Amino acid sequence: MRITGWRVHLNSPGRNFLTLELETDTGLVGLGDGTLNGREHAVRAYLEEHLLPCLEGRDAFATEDFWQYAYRGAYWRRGPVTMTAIGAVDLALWDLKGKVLGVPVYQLLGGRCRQGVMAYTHCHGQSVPALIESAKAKQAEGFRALRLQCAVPGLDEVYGAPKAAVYEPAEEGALPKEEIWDTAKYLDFAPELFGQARAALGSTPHLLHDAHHRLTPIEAARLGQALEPYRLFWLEDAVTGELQEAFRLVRQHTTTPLALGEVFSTVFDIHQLITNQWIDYVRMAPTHGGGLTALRKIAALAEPYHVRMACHGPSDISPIGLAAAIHFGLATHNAAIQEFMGHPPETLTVFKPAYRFDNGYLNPGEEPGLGVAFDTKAAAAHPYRRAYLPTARLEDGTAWSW
Ligand code: KDG
Ligand code: MG
Repeated sequence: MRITGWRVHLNSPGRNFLTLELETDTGLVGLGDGTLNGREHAVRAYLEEHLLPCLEGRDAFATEDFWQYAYRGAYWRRGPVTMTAIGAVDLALWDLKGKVLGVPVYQLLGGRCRQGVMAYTHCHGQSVPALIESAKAKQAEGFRALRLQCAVPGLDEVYGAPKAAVYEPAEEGALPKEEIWDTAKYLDFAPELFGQARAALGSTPHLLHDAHHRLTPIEAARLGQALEPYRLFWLEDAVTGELQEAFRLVRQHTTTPLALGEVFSTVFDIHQLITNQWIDYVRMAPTHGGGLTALRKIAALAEPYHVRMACHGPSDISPIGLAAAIHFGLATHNAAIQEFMGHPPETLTVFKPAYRFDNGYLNPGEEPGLGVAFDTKAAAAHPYRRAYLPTARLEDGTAWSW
């Protein structure tokens, strides 16, 4: 099976997605997700101008050789744009391999390790009672694991607790929105929030929380300690991950499990965190981490260290990328949980996934390949619209991490 051509689609069915179609001499087309929220054109240019022209005539079965060629051959290595572009092609190649062999991708990755991949979903509210109501509604849908994000008293809008009913951080507009952040207000409020939530929801559901890179290591240590009585499944992105050894300090002070890595691109962003056992969960997704080829190796590195995989899966990863994560989660022994927000109805008029959520678990379905159909005509009806993720500043105007 040889690669004969490609098409890159940048569309906005509900939000922006970058989708790769890889054509072969068999007539089969492989699908990849290259969506990098707010930086879609950078990945599109990388694919169209740099990576795809090198693929004409190559063996589409040679996933490992493609990956090594694309990574080593770039000279300018790593980074989210490069690795998302490599990931898009890698996913399309795995999709093709499954399609031509007539098996779902999870069978190529080692087969089923579990009955389904436990999913966690997003719950948010402008107040603790509203958040608890949202959590109960998600429990009623079958979710056993709930990410709780709440507005912080005294702050206008914070990550994960939008004023709008729907979570979509990338706003269309000329310039990125600026949110005002105050760590002291957040640190005072977060334990109170989880105290009330645990009391209202009981001991059964797994509770998760995303601090979204806003704390210093000692602040994260304090938060982790304060949350210990509420038994979180994890505290995510407590500190930005650029400095891996920052997590040594957090780890020394708290038994709250730590998750990190949704913005990471390669194993070199995370290897010290894994081998020092400074974190418990790796949040990298196939879409942004260089595809399934790369993620399998990260999982293999993490396994003996008791670190588990938990792929990023917000609505800004397309159903193709999400399907890849679900196949991976089903077939990877040290995969723990999968983020699952679902996608808006408009998105699902363009992407038709075979994966299903049922009673708390995700299954990728038995379609050959990744199991997602992409309707190019329906996609073309939704042209790309520039959108930015927000930025953050402290109350005194200091630029901060969003
Ligand atoms: O594009 C940014 C979002 O994907 C991110 O803010 C979502 O942190 C996130 C999460 O855990 O889903
Ligand atoms: Mg996150």
